[in-house]
Amino acid sequence: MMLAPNSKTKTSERRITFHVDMDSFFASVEIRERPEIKGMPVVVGSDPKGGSGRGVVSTCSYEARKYGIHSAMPISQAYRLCPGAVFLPVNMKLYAGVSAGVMELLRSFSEKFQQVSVDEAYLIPGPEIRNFEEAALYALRIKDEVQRQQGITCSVGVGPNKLISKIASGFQKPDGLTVVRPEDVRDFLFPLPVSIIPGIGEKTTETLNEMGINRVEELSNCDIQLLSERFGKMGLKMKQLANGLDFEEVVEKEGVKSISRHGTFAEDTNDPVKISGSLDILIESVHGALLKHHFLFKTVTLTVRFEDFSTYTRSKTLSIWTSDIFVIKRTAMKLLSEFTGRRKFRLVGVGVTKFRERDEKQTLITDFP
Ligand code: TTP
Ligand code: MG
Repeated sequence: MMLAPNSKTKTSERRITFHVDMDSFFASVEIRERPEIKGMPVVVGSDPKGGSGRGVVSTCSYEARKYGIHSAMPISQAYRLCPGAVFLPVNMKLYAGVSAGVMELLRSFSEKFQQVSVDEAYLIPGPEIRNFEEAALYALRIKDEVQRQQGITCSVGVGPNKLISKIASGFQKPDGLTVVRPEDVRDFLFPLPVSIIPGIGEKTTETLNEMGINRVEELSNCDIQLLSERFGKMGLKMKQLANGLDFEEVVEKEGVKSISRHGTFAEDTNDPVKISGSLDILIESVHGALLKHHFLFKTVTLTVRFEDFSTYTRSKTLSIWTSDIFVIKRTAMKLLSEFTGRRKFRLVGVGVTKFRERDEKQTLITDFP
């Protein structure tokens, strides 16, 4: 039996939330591509010209951060701080490819998934993760698979909501894992500076500090009247967040880049009938979403996870745009044939990408070839 596809699960039942953020993302990808610079201070930025350029730092490796270099700093300043660093230009195409691979992998670990930037995402796992102990092990699996498949490290935060998981993922960077149970939220949050709360930027921090509010605990206790006078509606929100409360849902922005469905088997299996039957159900669901959005696709992606959690994705890009369910089925089955055998499957997933809006002419061509 398959679990229900991710879109059909009730939202309020489980709230163990993961936030995953790649470590020094652009720099890590560059280092992966050139192992000889591993361990050196690496600075990625626009127009670096070996440190003499006029651009700014996009990011830098943790070794470079020890010299005080950080994102948005002029390259020239970074050079003054560490002339011996390796300066590299931004290769967005390369990072976008790695990002897409990472996100597809993370999605396969999720029942609900929300990418929030090129290198970070929230995810809520399926019901097999029943408590925070299991969540911690699951987070280690995710970290291992990101490393194995993409050759870079990430940091994971696990908490009872998005706010806590986001702060937790940044807590022990790089290559960190921080799990905050509901009963530990206050102990975790209260000693931290108010600027740790997403949305509290430099200006608000300054104002709060002037009011004598430096730590989250002070904000959590602050008179709501006072906060509302100073910050309007934001005042209440800030107090809520300072108390560790966040009711924002993890919501997939479906249809923007890809539509995919994954399902975990109730019991690991190598039965080809069960596997292809499950894949069929997932494909029906993907196809339904595709029609709803009036999209045509060009690429079909299959994800397979074995019982030891090793995860593989395979994609095939077609020569035509289509919305044909049989094309998805044929392609997915072909991709699946590489994996069927003695090893037991834990999960299977299918997705389509490379979208184009469907117009009438294309509909005729693609639906009745
Ligand atoms: P971040 O996740 O903010 O930073 P990071 O991944 O480099 O480092 P950390 O380990 O602290 O997470 O941003 C992700 C990527 O976005 C980053 O690698 C480069 C890019 N970026 C910019 O181009 N300019 C910026 O000012 C920032 C903050 C990020
Ligand atoms: Mg990052």
